[in-house]
Amino acid sequence: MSQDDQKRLAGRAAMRYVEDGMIVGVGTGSTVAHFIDALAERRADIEGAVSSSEQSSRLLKERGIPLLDLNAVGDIPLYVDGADECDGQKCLIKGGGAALTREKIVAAAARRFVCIIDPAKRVDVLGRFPLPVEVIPMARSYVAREIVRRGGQPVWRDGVVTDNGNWILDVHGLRITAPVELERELNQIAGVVTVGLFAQRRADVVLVGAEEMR
Ligand code: ABF
Repeated sequence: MSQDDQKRLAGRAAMRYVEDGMIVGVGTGSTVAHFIDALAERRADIEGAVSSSEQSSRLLKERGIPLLDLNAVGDIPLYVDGADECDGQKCLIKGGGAALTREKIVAAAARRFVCIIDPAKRVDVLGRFPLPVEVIPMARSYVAREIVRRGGQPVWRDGVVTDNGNWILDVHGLRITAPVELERELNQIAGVVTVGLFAQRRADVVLVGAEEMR
């Protein structure tokens, strides 16, 4: 089975958490694109979707799924999103697609976070995938120095501007054995907008697309 087939299985499996009349939080990425395809088949049954990125908003609109503003809907019952890495405690690295800030906001506002991944995303210890950190542009160099002091090797994702007008540092060389603490610590650095560690608000359910889910 190809990796894309595994992503499709995971995306479709998340539909079992979608209930009639629901407002659904929708993440970003290639696995989520499969979820959006499946959601479109039930668009008449749901109230609408809260999107985590311009990319997903486009897909949702193309498929006729009503887009809702998070400010207008309050807490949402369900958020479905992918990840770049997932450990055994359902802590995640996210942000490979540069949508981490809005993803973190929608995840925080959701009562249930269902994470959809292919098996390659599972790890024992987070950190092989470089940790994305969204920064205010003028703070890029300062934040990078602070991260180096903490043992990371930040690389500027040159040319990428987030949906919020900010920049991304990808931090290499981390072995993240205490994700909650690291997330808290990096969040304290002035100029950091969002850390791509989803540990304080981790996934509630992880669906791994694999053969046996068919
Ligand atoms: C997003 O989708 C991200 O935070 C992550 O970077 C990406 C997962 O990748 P994919 O589903 O495309 O493999 O939610």
